[in-house]
Amino acid sequence: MTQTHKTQTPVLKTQVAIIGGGPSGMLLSLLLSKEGIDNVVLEQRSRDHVLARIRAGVLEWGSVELLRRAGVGARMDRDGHVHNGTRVAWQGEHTMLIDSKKWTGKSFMAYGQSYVTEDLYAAVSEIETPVLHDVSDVQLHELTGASHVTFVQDGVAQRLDCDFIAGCDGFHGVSRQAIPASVQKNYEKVYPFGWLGVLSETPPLPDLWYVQHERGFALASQRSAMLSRYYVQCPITDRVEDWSDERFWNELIARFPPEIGSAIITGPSIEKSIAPLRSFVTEPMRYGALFLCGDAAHIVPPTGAKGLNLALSDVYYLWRGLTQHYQQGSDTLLDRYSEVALDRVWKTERFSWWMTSLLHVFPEQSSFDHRTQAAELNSILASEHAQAWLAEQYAGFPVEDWG
Ligand code: FAS
Ligand code: PHB
Repeated sequence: MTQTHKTQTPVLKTQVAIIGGGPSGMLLSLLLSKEGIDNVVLEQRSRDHVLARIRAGVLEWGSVELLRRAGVGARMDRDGHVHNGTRVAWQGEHTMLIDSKKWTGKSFMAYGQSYVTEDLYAAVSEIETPVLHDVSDVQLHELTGASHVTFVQDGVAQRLDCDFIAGCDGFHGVSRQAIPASVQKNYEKVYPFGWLGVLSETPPLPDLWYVQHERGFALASQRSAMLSRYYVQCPITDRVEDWSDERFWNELIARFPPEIGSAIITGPSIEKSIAPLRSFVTEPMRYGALFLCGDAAHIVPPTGAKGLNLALSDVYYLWRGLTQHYQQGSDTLLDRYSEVALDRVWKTERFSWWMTSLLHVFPEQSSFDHRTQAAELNSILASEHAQAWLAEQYAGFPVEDWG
């Protein structure tokens, strides 16, 4: 990043301006920096605020390998928990193992998103790539011409000239809004319930559990040997204050088959939050010099454990395209970015919608609907083909030219 001196607005210049310092933006910054591609990250919140977010917990094996390639796999490999499959329970009595390793040859890793983001921040700060925090009024300009970004930091209006802009600023960011409505098409489904999530310093169940029950969905996950992450489906109108720890634990355990629920070790919550569920995709994921990555382009309900993983595969596609541009002078990969990324996005959107429809109770749901949900789970239990297909999707759709 070079600074030219102008009277009012300092003008900075870089090759790639990255808007958003979450996992998408920080992994892209690290990968580009390792290729010698100049970039600057603009993040609206403080570093502490970004690192304090409690979100995803499951990494597809492709994400694990990508983070290792980026040089941030050491703590993940030390502290993460490798799983060969995930378990499903329904109607308070039936259970099955979806054996990803058996059907796909791939495991998955339980390792919290907050740890991934911490590891990325540590690595980026070591190579001194500029990450500007607490920026405001970020605006994108001339996406089909002399592309640049303006923003304010410490009260000073600044301009950042760049060849490309990576919109890694999440669902509520500004990048997606910079694409003309005449070009953009949005697809959305909002679910009539939310997930109440609890973090507790208790030993987790050994496996991940997805639970369908007439009282509602539940999920058992983990962050470490002494840190558990649990969720229960709740009305979208509920507030965290409506849920005491006692009410949460009783409801969670009531949704599991007794022999599993009785093994859940309860304790005081150290974090409690309610997340809304939606499916969302914007097309295209590229407009001129702007490339959208991660939640800026798509949102999935967390039932399939895909939000973070999709973000990381977008980053892989954009990293390989920008590297080809700068190192080989070719734009064939950048020109295909939106098409290739959206292919994986839509397959993953469908899987995440299907898992959500299969495992949750919908307000207008009839008893017939509830019985057919159970029948679908019974039919998966009875078919190795169906289990293999579920395992393939949970393990993660193929990433083009991965490896
Ligand atoms: P992020 O939203 O993580 O990061 C975007 C960054 O851009 C933020 O730091 C933001 O401050 C910044 N930004 C926004 N606007 C800006 C602007 N105008 N200027 C500069 N910076 C700006 N996924 C799962 O797989 N499993 C889960 O259980 C799960 N739970 C979730 C719970 C919640 C409450 C949320 C919101 C998401 C959850 N997700 C889950 C999805 C989540 O993990 C995302 O997929 C992941 O954070 C995507 O990363 P990014 O694309 O980097 O977006
Ligand atoms: C989590 O650990 O937070 C988690 C795990 C699996 C999911 C969603 C969230 O599907």
